[in-house]
Amino acid sequence: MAMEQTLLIVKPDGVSRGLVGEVLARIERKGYRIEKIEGKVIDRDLAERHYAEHKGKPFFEELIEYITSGLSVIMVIRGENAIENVRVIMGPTNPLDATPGSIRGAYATSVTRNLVHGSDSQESAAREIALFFSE
Ligand code: 3AN
Repeated sequence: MAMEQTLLIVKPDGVSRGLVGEVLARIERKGYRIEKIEGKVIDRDLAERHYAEHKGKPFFEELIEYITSGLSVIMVIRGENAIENVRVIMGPTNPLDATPGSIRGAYATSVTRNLVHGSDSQESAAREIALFFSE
């Protein structure tokens, strides 16, 4: 079996709407465990490094403003096939494509304010965990 770590962020709208517990309950009940957890307001420099692949795209500025707009809860989640499964639990990027059983399908309406982030590959997970938890 593939024991993996992945980075999961409850973004500022998830925190301000009181959905941290809801997100965590779904992850924990599936069988995953929180290895690290930290609440912080992500600053512009960290946000731009995290979303470097989107630099230059039309939605980049909106994305950076949103992710830095308030408190986020940032976690390392560990378990079997955690990277792909956490993304299944979250649902697709656009909530219009997400089924109601997923976090985005149940609670999000906007592709920008889509509540959660989860690493999309082993390379992204390693990069993002180092970025957020290196100090
Ligand atoms: P995910 O968050 O599902 O990994 P990515 O990495 O493709 O999706 O995109 C990162 C973030 O950028 C998304 N969560 C979303 O907020 C924003 N985003 C992606 N594509 C678009 C788009 N076409 N229009 C507006 N925002 C977008």
